[in-house]
Amino acid sequence: MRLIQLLPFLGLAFAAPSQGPFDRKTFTVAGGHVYSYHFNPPQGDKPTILLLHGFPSSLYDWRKTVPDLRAAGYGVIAPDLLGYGETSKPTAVEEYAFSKVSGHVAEILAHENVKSVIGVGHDIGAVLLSRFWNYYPESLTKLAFLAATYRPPIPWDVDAMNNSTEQAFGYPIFGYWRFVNETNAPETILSHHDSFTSLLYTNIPGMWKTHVGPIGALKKWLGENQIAPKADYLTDKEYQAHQAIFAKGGYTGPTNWYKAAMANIDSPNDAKIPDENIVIHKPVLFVAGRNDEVGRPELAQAGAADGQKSGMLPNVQVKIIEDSVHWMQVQKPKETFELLDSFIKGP
Ligand SMILES: *[C@@H]1O[C@H](CO)[C@@H](O)[C@H](O)[C@H]1NC(C)=O
Ligand SMILES: *[C@@H]1O[C@H](CO)[C@@H](O)[C@H](O)[C@H]1NC(C)=O
Ligand SMILES: CC(=O)N[C@H]1CO[C@H](CO)[C@@H](O)[C@@H]1O
Repeated sequence: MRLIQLLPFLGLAFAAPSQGPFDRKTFTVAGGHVYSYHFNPPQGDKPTILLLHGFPSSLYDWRKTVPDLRAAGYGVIAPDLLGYGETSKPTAVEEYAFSKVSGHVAEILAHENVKSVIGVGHDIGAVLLSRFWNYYPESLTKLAFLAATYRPPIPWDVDAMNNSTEQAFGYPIFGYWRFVNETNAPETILSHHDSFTSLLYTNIPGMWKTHVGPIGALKKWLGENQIAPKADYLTDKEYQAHQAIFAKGGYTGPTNWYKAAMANIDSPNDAKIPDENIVIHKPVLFVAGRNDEVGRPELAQAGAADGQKSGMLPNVQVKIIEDSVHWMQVQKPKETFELLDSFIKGP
């Protein structure tokens, strides 16, 4: 008990000096949630880039991207998304509806007087970017999806996704969704925190295939308190900073994103999205890490091919980053920046 009470303070002690090169601002959206986000304006008439992180990530994972984009003269808006980092962490799953969070992003842009952005979404942040397009298409001039693809507003069926990915790749990719959907998942993760983070950030091939994708695998891994070989692209200090952010904020908010998706709480709102807001006629980029066992490069290739064929993504391209796992912005910051930069400058 005493140790648990101390965790937030340990977290602060670790986190405060090393949480990255950000100019943080705060803004309270309608509904009362307080967002913490990085903002720097562009130089001259250069565009502003919106960075939406995934799970279990935070603004901190853009620590190498923000300075590169900024140095190139771009404006950058990068929030700690709802439930993460220094942003509000409501406990109700309903608050994490993608339609609602899209509205929060729109409010932040309006508050900064930014009319339109180039959107970059990573992991489940790519689902948010998808929905942001559906609800606020006038706010986006280009869209880049990292370690994930465009997700049109159709209901989630994780069982079907597991079945089809097992058929295609020999293992189901989304078994971990069932675990994070469990009521006690936040506590289980925190009480096996190194077990969890070492696995989620490892770059040892095969680990996710075995211990994240299959149903029950992640829960078993945590139950045995297994530790994966440390990611060689993270310094000890970076790893500790990441752990401190989540020791302080917990995993209730982060896992609520999945709970909201799996409960399909957005369906009534999504059903009202007009067809013309589902097609993305703006330039779209999919970026996949060659060794990502969740956001697999084949999924990006197939998603782009399908999108072209169906007419949903008439202007899509795919880029693969060699030797990269899921976290290309952390592991391969230079390659990630260069891909984004040429996409931003391109037609
Ligand atoms: C997935 O596969 C299992 C076993 O083959 C089957 O029972 C189940 O109905 C399938 N579920 C979906 C949603 O496709
Ligand atoms: C997610 O959890 C809820 C609440 O416990 C449950 O009703 C639902 O069936 C779960 N969804 C899936 C797809 O497992
Ligand atoms: C491949 C795989 O694990 N598929 C499972 C997806 O979820 C359904 C429902 O629990 C199972 O029946 C499948 O076996």
